[in-house]
Amino acid sequence: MKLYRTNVGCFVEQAGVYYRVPLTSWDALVTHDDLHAYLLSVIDKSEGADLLVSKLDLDSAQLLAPIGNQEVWAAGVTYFRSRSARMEEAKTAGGGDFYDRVYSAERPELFFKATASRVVGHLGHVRIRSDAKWSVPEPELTLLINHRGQIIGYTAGNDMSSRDIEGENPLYLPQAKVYDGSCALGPCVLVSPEPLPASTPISLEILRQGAAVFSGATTLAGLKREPASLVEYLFRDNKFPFGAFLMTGTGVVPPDSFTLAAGDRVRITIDPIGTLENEVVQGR
Ligand code: DO4
Ligand code: MG
Repeated sequence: MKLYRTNVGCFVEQAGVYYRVPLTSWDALVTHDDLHAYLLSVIDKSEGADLLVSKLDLDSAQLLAPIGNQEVWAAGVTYFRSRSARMEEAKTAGGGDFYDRVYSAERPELFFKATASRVVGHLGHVRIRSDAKWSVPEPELTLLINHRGQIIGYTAGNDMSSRDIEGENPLYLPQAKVYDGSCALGPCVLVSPEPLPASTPISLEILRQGAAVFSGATTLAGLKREPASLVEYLFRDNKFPFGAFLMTGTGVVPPDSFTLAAGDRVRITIDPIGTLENEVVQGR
């Protein structure tokens, strides 16, 4: 089931059929005792009833980022490709070794990424920092976790990153990662109690003036850590009364010669979720 948040309320879609969700507060949905069962009951009750809507209703609404009072956190260096990229960008600063060590350490790298005000939804504008010279999108499967620490859904995420700032000194990571428009989530949340299969593909395409300047893909099989283990570390000694999002790390990194430019379009596709597309801007 796909759950969409829009300017006229929430919608759920199953097998191409769309229903209006009576509970309109996003936080109330995320903190529901059993969101999956609740949405199934919405679908059940609306057979031939007034909650059934046409796809046109959703198309004419404005999609919003699927977030309320949830914090967004992120895991780093969870794919071998990210380990290599981080070691390369940090080598002159002497920071390369840290990334190698965290890749195989028991404790994962987890960092704070964003609050809702810094997050954009599908077709919103992601930003390059005004003081960054080397920026990339990071396509990441993103977990939606309720306040009890249960994974209740999945969305596509873009962990926008300033590689020059991150590479200059690992202690600059928060500045490389956390700023307005640094995170995109969407287009919907796939609500499922089942883990996604290892074969789940995650792909990234970057378009410049309509032409592809980069495309790459990975699968969840390359993710070194179990999502449940990342969640366990995040919730250790940490309460999230409204639940949280956890980005699981990138396995797709454009070549070191590549940097994003204003006007680029970033497309992140995770098959059972859909495509998250955003235009890149720099400055205000
Ligand atoms: O260690 C820096 C962050 C890495 C990251 O964001 C990723 O691997 O996705
Ligand atoms: Mg990342």
